[in-house]
Amino acid sequence: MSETTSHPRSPGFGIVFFLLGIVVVGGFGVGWLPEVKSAHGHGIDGVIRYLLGTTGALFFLGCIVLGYFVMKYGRGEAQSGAIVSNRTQAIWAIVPVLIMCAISEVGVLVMGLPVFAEVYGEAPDDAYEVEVVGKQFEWLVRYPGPDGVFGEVDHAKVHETRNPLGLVKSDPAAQDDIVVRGKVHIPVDRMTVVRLRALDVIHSFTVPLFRVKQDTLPGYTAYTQFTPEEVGVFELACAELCGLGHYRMQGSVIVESEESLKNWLSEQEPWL
Ligand SMILES: [Cu+2]
Repeated sequence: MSETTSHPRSPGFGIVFFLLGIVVVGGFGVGWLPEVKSAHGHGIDGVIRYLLGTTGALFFLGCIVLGYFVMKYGRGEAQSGAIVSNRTQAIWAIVPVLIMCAISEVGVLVMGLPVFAEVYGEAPDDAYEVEVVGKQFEWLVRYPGPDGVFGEVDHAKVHETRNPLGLVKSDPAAQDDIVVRGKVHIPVDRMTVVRLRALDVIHSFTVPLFRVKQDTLPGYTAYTQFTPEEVGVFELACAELCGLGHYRMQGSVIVESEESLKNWLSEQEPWL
């Protein structure tokens, strides 16, 4: 005599995940993201919201379908053998994959590429250039000085206090270079191009409110660019665990008007 196996109806887990999903997706939708203060940042937030919205909607749909089948078939006799044809199974497997591909491709191609072009595309000729160098555990900032040219550096000449970037004295372009610790002064409403280098290990130049995050590694010059939309002081952090002092590898990005930037630069002494 066969015995009917009985399972209790317990959609508890499903409900918990469902509510968690609403909190996460809804939270990002209404404002868990920090404020945006750069031109391309709105596009990045758009991609995040789009992906959360679409995958969140699919997640809810999946929960509802799953819940429905659990409630309907969770109790009763166990079935053996295929319930539906192979063709039906194949369709149910392939169609969701195609939908997911379409969703992600729209995210990448339609929404992501224009933002990518802003961050990694050709910078306009009037872009403001500054160099930021990561070292354990601080950011060194170099301004090219009145000649607008970054002078030569030589790693063998690096000295912690006397010459932190290893500026080459014999190069005229290096003689007017300004080196400052932890303070990146840039103009508002004009694109800034940051030349990124590292002296020791991998660091990551991160300004959360600008939606900027770019790794920088020794022996290589990386670039990142952004256009600040508002005057103010913004947190600069290192987003790559770079050693015991990683937590204190902070700095600030000071966004100011062209005039006050010019004034500040004129008050700085060349390092050499
Ligand atoms: Cu670091």
